[in-house]
Amino acid sequence: MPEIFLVDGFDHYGVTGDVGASWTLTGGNWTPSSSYARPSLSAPEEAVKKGVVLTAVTAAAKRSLPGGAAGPVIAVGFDVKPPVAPAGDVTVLTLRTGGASGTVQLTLHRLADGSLTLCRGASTVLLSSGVDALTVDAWNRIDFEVTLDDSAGAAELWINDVSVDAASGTDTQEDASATVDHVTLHDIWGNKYALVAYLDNFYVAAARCPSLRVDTFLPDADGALADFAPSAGSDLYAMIDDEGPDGDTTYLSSETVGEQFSVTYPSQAVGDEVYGVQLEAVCVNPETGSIGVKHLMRAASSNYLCAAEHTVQTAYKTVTEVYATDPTDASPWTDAKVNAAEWGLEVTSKT
Ligand SMILES: [Ca+2]
Ligand SMILES: [Ca+2]
Ligand SMILES: [Ca+2]
Repeated sequence: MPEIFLVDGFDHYGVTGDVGASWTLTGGNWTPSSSYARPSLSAPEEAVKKGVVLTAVTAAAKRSLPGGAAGPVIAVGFDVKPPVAPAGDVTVLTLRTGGASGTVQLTLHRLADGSLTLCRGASTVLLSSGVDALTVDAWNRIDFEVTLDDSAGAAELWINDVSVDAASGTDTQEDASATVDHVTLHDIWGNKYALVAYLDNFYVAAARCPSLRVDTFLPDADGALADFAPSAGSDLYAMIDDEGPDGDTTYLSSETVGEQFSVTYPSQAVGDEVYGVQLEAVCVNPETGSIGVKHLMRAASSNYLCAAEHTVQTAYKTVTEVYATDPTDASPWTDAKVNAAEWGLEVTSKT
């Protein structure tokens, strides 16, 4: 099972600002909407369903991988619905190492002839799909997988799960480090030319994940841990089940180290292979001083605290943890394990 480094189904965003809590947006807007969602690839239908559209020239969305540097094998995939072929070279996606200003390791372009090219660095072409690779005004699936290496590198590109180009025994590594830690989604598919395109089911992983679908679930009941205070009423989960975070309207709060909460999520239907679980919480620290939180998962009355502590920012930001495997035994996830777990946060530091 490939290790998942980041997913985004874009389902849990209400407005552009919510996208901006998870991604750093520059130069334009990302609009989330059910109108932009890819119809379900397979049952079960996810509970909440949205995609995003970029609506401005030179817009970009940037995000670091939550777990830090990954490699030497890196794979990316997503669904996209482009309205027409671009009128020129459009940079679609950039993978960097060293953060937002780091070395460009790989770049995906869409050219005026409708071909996709995957490049080492910004422009050394490794792979090319051939012309008119995508079906215009329809959903297309794009995946690529690269083994970063200065001489023995490999790369492959798939469109709608069909391999369209591959290379091996070549230099696929631009930086001295065979890693990627940051992704930029650019003015996708031709907003440079005042067009729009829809995007859904995005992932970064340690290998290609065919037909990966991002299902989004919102809390549906309280769990066993209930130290955090609801802003109204007595149900904790009801403060954080918004389809699009509602900021200071309904929330959970705590500033006491050691306090925890856990909530449950709707059970997903059994039958799908589960690549991983990504837990996201939108947090703010309105006080002076610093507060740190860690994600937790609870199974069979035991709590499993993640190693990484996240500093809560003074504006609403998403803190993200990816559980590539079940923390109880480091084994792959199953539907039953995911359905049985509780998920939450613990306040782990205050200064
Ligand atoms: Ca979606
Ligand atoms: Ca190299
Ligand atoms: Ca809320």
